Amino acid sequence: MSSDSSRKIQVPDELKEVLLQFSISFLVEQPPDVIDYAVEYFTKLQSERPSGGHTDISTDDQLSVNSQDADAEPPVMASSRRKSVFAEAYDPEADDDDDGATAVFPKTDEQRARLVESVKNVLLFRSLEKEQMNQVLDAMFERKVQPGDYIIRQGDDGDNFYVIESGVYKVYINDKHINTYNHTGLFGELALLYNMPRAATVQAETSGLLWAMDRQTFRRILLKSAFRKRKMYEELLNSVPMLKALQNYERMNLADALVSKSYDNGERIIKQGDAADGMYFIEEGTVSVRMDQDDAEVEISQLGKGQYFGELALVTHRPRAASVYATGGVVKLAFLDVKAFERLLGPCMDIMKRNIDDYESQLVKIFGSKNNITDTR
Ligand code: 1OR
Ligand code: 1OR
Repeated sequence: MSSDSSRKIQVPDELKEVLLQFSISFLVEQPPDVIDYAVEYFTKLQSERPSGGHTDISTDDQLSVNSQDADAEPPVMASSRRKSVFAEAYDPEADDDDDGATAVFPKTDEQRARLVESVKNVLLFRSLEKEQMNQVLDAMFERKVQPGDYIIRQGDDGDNFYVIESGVYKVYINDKHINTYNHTGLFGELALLYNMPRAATVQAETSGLLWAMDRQTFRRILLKSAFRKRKMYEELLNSVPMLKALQNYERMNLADALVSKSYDNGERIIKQGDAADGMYFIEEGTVSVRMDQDDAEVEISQLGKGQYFGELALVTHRPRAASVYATGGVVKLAFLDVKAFERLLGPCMDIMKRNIDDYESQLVKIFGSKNNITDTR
């Protein structure tokens, strides 16, 4: 054996770190081409590093970030961002991480009541059958946290998934603050869903209480339904121009929140003057938007696949400005309730408001006057 082949190759820490960050970015963004993405990623990294110095990956933000909580608006990987929301390469149907047994953690009535309350708004649980929901509740266990505790560290393997009962949690990517959870929400699902390293670090800011679920249970009960749902809405969410304002991660959360509804030809979906409970995206078919005018209804617009309606009343906090009917056969819609709308569509608000300004000018054209559809904005 030559001395060369027995010499130990040192892998520099910087190389390990750069490749890890690249892999995480790639897995979160899910671009279609790894080489194109790598060129763009490393070119950006190079252009951003301080002149003369070498890569300081601990303070760089290679991922696109958009959060009211972030201290500053970091750069965005523009062209790589929109390609695919969800992991294409990974097929959970073919993945059998199932050892059959689901853990059961006994709980007092009081504990169970608190848990049920905490998971009420967990979107990932929405598509579960009752039996599966009970398994989920059995399998969750309480974890108390203290201020400063690290719950998840970026780059680690995924162990648990967490639902928040209380506490404030800050999320960091490469030491940059990108998100905050305030006493509600869930985190830690990405690594378990997509079988990838933790995309971010999560640290408790205050003391608090979490409900945890281990990886096996998560994958056995939740993986397939959650994955299917995200996949099902991928095409729709990619086809709505307004949603380009969202990050991939935000579009995934939106997919979790949508509920499918279908309407027969002629059926009324929204009634003018009613209070609003949510908005709709059109998956299939067309709808007719009609306004009351002198005891009759006048069609003011037709909308089709990839378009949305019912947002106006949510933005203006007024009654429905028009009625909407299914036309030309069965219409398939994805419904987003008002709570999820307020939580998830903040980044699209400016675009929606601009489109609403268009309604106003159309209104003047069609009826010759403003009908006060938007004046509380
Ligand atoms: P995980 O298993 O990867 C870290 O562990 C968790 O942080 C992650 O699951 C999510 O639950 C949570 N991007 C990625 N992960 C995020 C983000 C996020 N926010 C919270 N987590 N954002 C996009 C940044 C490019 C923030 C969007 C506002
Ligand atoms: P909503 O929550 O008020 C009815 O419920 C929905 O019809 C409304 O949200 C919009 O999403 C949708 N003016 C007002 N609402 C409209 C219009 C519209 N078009 C679609 N909707 N105009 C048509 C512009 C081409 C202007 C009025 C003539």
